[in-house]
Amino acid sequence: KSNKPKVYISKPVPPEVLAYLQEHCECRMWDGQGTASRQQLLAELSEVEGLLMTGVPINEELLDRAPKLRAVSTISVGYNHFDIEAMRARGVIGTHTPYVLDDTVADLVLALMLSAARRIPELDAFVKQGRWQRGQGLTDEDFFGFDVHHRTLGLIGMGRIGDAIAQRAVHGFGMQLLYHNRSRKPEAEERFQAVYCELDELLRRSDFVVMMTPLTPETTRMIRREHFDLMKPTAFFINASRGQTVDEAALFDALQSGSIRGAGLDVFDPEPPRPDHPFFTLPNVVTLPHIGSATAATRLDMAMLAARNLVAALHGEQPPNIVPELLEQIER
Ligand code: 8YV
Repeated sequence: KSNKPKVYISKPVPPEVLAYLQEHCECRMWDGQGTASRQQLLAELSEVEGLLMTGVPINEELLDRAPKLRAVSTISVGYNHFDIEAMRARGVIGTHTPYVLDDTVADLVLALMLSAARRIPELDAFVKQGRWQRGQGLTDEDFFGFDVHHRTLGLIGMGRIGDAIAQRAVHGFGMQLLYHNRSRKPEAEERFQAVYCELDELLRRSDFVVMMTPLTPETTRMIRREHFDLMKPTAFFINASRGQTVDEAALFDALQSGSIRGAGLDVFDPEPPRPDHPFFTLPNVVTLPHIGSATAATRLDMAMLAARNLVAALHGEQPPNIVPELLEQIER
């Protein structure tokens, strides 16, 4: 009988990650397509001590079906799907995957800014549908977009990913950087000549507003109609955090009415969005299927880091990436 801890893996992981886990744990692998459904997952947890997953709500319902669970490792930096109080009450460790995805997500945010400002999807379709060839859009103005370089970026959330975005925007595109954050970041102010702003001032002054906060009770629906009303009519709103940080109906109205110029969205509420989502009717919205960290190299790094976190937690070692709200649990 193996004395290796029993682990359930609820989504496909690269073979080298599975091989690593199998060296240290007795693994049960979800063998369907995509990730295990909620019901399938709940049916599999009664004996497991560790869970490797993304996005699955870790709440009382699940924890009550997993009496032996000691650690949950999410393959994501966001952990809003962790019910921290429920996990803390049961002494369950929660870990996540910071650092390894910062640059990949920041690249994608710049791609969204450029795509929205220069109308890349709209004009790509224009060429591919033969409209250019048929002589439509003869005047320059038909193709005009907006500059990104030297404009003002308003960053809501100056964490690890925010810092990587700032590097690109300030050092790469010569942008002026305003930021709003729970706490001041003097080091970032030094490195990027960044100016801390209260939210309303940031919204008034920015040409590009980028939402890059974690999803918490404080950031849920943080940006609403009254916030979009403060923005410039030439401004762009970019969201690569979580869809729940924004009032989507208010964003749609702001885009449709022209009170802001455009948007770039990598996240929605819920995901995937309804097929008849009103955003899809607007030419001035770039939409992506939550691909912020979706490169093969980064997703491998994330999965391997999550596996190492889980093995360390199950072997009683101090895993490096325990979510901060549960850290004191371990230090006790
Ligand atoms: C994950 C993300 O791939 O890391 C995060 O928080 O949003 C993405 O990198 C996504 O959460 C998977 O569901």
